Amino acid sequence: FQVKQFHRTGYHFQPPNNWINDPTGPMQFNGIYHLFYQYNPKGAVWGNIVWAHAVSKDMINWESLDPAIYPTKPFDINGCWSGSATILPGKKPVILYTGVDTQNHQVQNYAIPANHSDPYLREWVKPDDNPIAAPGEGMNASAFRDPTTAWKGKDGHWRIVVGSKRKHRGMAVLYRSRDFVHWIKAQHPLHSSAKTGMWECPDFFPVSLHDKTGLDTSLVGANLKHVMKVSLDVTRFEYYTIGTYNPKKDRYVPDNTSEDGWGGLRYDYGNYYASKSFFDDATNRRILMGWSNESDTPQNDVDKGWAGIQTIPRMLWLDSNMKQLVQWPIEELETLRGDKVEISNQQIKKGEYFEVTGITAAQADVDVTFLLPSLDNAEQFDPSWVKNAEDLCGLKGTNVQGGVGPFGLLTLASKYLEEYTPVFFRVFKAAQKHVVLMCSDARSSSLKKSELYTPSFAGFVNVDLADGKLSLRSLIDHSIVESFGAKGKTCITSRVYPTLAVFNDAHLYAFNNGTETVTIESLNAWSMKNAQLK
Ligand code: DQQ
Repeated sequence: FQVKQFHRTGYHFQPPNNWINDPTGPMQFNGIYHLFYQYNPKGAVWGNIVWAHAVSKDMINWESLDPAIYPTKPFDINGCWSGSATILPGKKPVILYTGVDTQNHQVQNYAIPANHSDPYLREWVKPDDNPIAAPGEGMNASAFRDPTTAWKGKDGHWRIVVGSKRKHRGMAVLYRSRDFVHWIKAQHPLHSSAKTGMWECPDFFPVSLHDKTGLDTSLVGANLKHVMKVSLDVTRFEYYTIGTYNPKKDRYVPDNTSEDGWGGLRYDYGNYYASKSFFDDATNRRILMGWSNESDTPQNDVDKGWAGIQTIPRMLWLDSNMKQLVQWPIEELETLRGDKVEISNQQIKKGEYFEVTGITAAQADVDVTFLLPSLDNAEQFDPSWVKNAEDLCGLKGTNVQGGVGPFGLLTLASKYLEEYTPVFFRVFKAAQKHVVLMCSDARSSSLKKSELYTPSFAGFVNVDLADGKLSLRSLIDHSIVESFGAKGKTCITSRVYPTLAVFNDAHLYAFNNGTETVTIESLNAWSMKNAQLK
């Protein structure tokens, strides 16, 4: 008998109990998707880390298996930390992961399936010639981890990068190997950036210039750009750049279109970390998995018996402006859609809000397109705001009336709005063009606020408003709201813990607190069924 918990999710991946963090080594092999993830078999706080394992045919419904990799050897006895999978020619998957050895040094290891004909690849073997890379002289043995998926050069050599830092310079240390067992450190990192600190979970892959098709990690050529993503342990945020990989020099150079540092572009402006992508050659997509940490206190995590969930896998591609990526929940999620409500051509005037009824608002998928009024009466943008969307959202929340906006959704709302997590836009006038701010503001999400981390998460949306439309999709699941603005150009995930807006007492509203009327061109909302998590 298990008490039905308010904040457990219905369709996001989480194991029955205990702590989870980073997705590791996601891959598709012979039609089966594998999700490995950092897991503490002994409790709801970080520690005793193993690679837990789940398999799926659609990345939505999962079957949990026994942990695939756990401490057994001197080279990983103090922890089996993050890493990646690479599928070698001849359909041979290999996992590279960070082991914490007997001296508490971080080293890189490999593991291979014990039995390639087991469709679930349950058992993994760690050969005795591990580790394949150890921190050498002048390297920081506690900042050397998270090997990437390997890519193969035209010279037949495989390459990986491992996250590290030298003083405060974050870097992606490059290694090369001909046989995947003997790895040699290159003289120069593939890329590094001053004052960014430790680079956790680097990810490096090509994206097509022309369409949404995902590319094999080894692909190089004229029709693509590369992406470098890193997770910064100081802020617990990730940022990425788009750039060019020079395979001859083995150097990555970011385009100058966004900052290569703290203020850079993010996959997600909210509660999202240690993500990892992989190329799915069955569907030609690049898929992104990411971990969403709790914003609750460690004591509450222990009381609940669990902490951390995986976000819904997202498809990832290069925007047509070639300056940023776009993400969208994988279409397989739509198989969980149940009851549907539709609204069209509904105006929301200044200060109005209305309830979207007929769905389970605590577990829903909502997709809405707003038609904007003339932007003449939009508020003036102060250029100093450009650095910090989160502060701007804090300054101008839902209750501060604007011109065009704030308008959007009130998710996980209690009947009398004692609690709500608003996801909304605000449009400003600037010198050259308009500036669109998107917020997912957790400050009003829970009455037990004082214990919780409740930031006013926000990001700017680089969209030209020529067609007068702005769209928003939110995946609402009890304690998570994952939102995709302008068809996935800006994404924000919030973890929230309502006390009143739970189960059938949760409501969904659309609102407008701008002086100008906005119109819902269309709103489609679905109750979401539970995913099968066995
Ligand atoms: N989590 C792992 C590390 C990684 C960090 C340990 C990122 O390998 O750097 O659980 O969340």
